[in-house]
Amino acid sequence: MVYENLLFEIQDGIGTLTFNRPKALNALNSALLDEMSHLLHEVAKDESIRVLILTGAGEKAFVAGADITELARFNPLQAKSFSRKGQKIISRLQDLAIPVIAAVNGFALGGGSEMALACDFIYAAETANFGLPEITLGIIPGFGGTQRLPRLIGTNLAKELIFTGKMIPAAEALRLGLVNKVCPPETLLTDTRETAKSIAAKGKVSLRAAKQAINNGLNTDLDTGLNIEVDAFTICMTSEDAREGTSAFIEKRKAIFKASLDS
Ligand code: CO8
Repeated sequence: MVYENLLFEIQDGIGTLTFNRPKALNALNSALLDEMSHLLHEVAKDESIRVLILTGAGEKAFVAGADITELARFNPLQAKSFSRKGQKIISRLQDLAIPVIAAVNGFALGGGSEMALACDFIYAAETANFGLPEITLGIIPGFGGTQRLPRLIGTNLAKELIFTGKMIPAAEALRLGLVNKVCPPETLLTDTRETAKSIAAKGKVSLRAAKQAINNGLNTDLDTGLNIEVDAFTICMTSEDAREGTSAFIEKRKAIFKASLDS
């Protein structure tokens, strides 16, 4: 597939997906979502990719939301199908076996915030702004924002942001626990890649187990979550990486993890 709305590159095991409609502040239209769906399938199959980074082209926006010009033409059934499509793709992003980091370089609004919320964590430029402004358009978040935002920052703070539709700067997003780190715009990508590199050096099997244990456990009660952790831990112990990691410690050397997700 030829991507017209996305850029993608792989360097040192780190994939970087760039939303690339800078003239429309990288707004999500149907064509972009179709390309993203295809690309995420490819990423999931590619054993060489150990971490995925999402960012936006240009200096102004990560993603300024769903494309409002397209949205305005939808009838309710088309809107339903667009919302489902976006939710499915964003859930696929969340469920990727590898860690995914959002490097938010500017506006992350509506569907853009919702995209970032489905990543494992967010780094933001000092100039970034977050928000779910759908209420100002007479609609509500439709790509998972009403569900993921309260789970991340708490119900009442999420309600305030969704009910007012206000934008918050990166520093405020950091205070609320929405983002992990705020960086100067010039170093956002290098800082994100630095963290991605550190993660990419870890074992794939244990990374997947940790991600799945956290994600699956959050949707259940503590006892069920603890059982999920025991199962994930046991799977790690069957891997070559666990043998390598523990041997390396005992032999006082650096572990070199190789196990693929199929092992
Ligand atoms: N869709 C389409 N075009 C956009 C969007 C967008 N979301 N955001 C910006 N653009 C376009 C502008 O129209 C403008 O185009 P042009 O140059 O042709 O006039 C260009 O990008 C630059 O934007 P501005 O001139 O407005 O730039 P400013 O710096 O003045 O303002 C803002 C930047 C504050 C980001 C402003 O553009 C803005 O408010 N954008 C809209 C943000 C928004 O409301 N996002 C939420 C959209 S709804 C949504 O995401 C719902 C998701 C779930 C959908 C489920 C549906 C069924």
